[in-house]
Parts: sequence; structure tokens; C-alpha cells
Amino acid sequence: MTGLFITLEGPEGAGKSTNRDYLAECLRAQGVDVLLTREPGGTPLAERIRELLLATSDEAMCADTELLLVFAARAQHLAMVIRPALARGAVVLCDRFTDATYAYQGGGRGLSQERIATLESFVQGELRPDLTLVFDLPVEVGLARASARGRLDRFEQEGRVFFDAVRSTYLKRAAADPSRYRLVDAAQSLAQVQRSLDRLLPEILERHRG
Ligand code: Z5A
Repeated sequence: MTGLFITLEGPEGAGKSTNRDYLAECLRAQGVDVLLTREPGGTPLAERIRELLLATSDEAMCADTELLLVFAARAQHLAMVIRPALARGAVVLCDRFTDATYAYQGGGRGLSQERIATLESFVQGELRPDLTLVFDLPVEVGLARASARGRLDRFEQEGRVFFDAVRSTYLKRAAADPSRYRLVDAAQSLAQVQRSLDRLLPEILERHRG
């Protein structure tokens, strides 16, 4: 068995967390060692950075600060959680990773892809996800799902233009590398989404067995 790094991406309310848990259940039923985690966060220190990133405040956070905080949390998460789990051969299911940085700080905030790529190499070295599931859905559907939960965080308070840029960045990245990305139609019912994941399971198990 080799470690396998799978990330789940997509806009708000796309069902990443719900489906990450479903996928974990399916893999564990096959006897697979699964580690569930998320970004920003995944360690106590990185979760504190997450709180800084999501909290609304009177002082606006500048885009470079946001970018550096995201990568600071990621450095900690990689060192303490992701790399050790991959080294022991686990399947790591991570709710968001660096594709979210390209989508939110790149697409949404307008920071250059080159600057993000520089930090990506600095923090991750050669490590990239083996497989990335992009849960895609119309912006208004995702925002309606997120708003139904109540108070909106700092990102969820952004406007339509921001979320359109987030979505289109994800779609462009997925189209550019079909060997790594799988697009999931997240506007379908949860049962239909889970059937799509069932169809991906054999590929995941095969990749894990190396
Ligand atoms: N961020 C960033 O800017 N840069 C970065 O590098 C990283 C992150 C890593 C926090 O992420 C924020 O951090 C995020 C981007 C930024 N921006 N925001 N906001 P997060 O992943 O914690 O936040 P989120 O995307 O808002 O999570 P979420 O809204 O919880 O979405 P989700 O995990 O995709 O959805 P869910 O919790 O599984 O489902 C949401 C609801 O929809 C829930 O009631 C479900 O029961 C329901 N649901 C799910 N699927 C369905 C279907 N198919 N039909 C109907 N209802 C459904």
C-alpha cells in the first residue's frame, strides 16, 4: 500500500464535507486506513490560523496577509498531519487544499498565479494531491446552502463576482489536468452525488494499492 493524497474542492455549500465523510466510510468498509482532515486547519495551531482567516473584523485583511496565513497553516498541517499519514500508507482525504488558494486568493482576490505557485513550491516541495475531486455547482445554489446554516463567515460575505471567479478558476484547473481532477456535479441530489463517488471507488482503491 502506498499513501494516497485526495483533496475535495469546490465553492461553498458544494457538499465537500458531507461527501468526504461518505467516501471515508466507503474506504474504511474496504479496510483502508483513512485520515480525514481539512484546510485551513487540521492541527490545533492551523485551526487558530483558520479562525483568523474566517473571522470578520473592523480591520480589513489585505490579500497578501490572507495568502501568507493560508500557506502558514498549510506548512504546519503538512508537517504534523499530512506527510506522516502518507508516510504510513494512509489515504488522506482533505477538505480543500492549494487548489482553494488558486481559486480564492488567485481567482477571487486577483493575486497572481505565479506568486501562489512560488509559495506552493516553497511550502510543499514536490508534494501535490494524487487526486482532486471538484464538486461543481452554480454559485447561487451553493450560497443558498451555506446561508441556510446561518451566520456567514468572512469569505461567504463576498459578492457574486468573487464567487464566479472562484468557480471558473476551479473549472479551468480541472480542465487543464484531467489525470488529476475529477469533476462531480454537486447540484444533483446527495444520493446521485454519492452514486458518482461509488463509481470512483475502484479507481481510488487501485491507486492506493499502487
Ligand atoms: N480558503 C481559502 O480562501 N484559501 C485556501 O487555500 C483554503 C480555504 C484552503 C473555509 O473553507 C474558507 O476558507 C472557504 C475558502 C477559504 N471559504 N468559504 N466560505 P470551508 O471548506 O470550511 O468552508 P465552506 O466551503 O464554506 O464549507 P461548507 O459551506 O461547509 O461547504 P461544503 O463542505 O462543501 O458543504 P457541506 O457542509 O458538506 O454541505 C453544506 C450543506 O449542504 C449541508 O447542509 C448539506 O447537508 C447540504 N448538502 C450537501 N450536498 C447536498 C446535495 N447534493 N443536495 C442538497 N444539499 C446538500
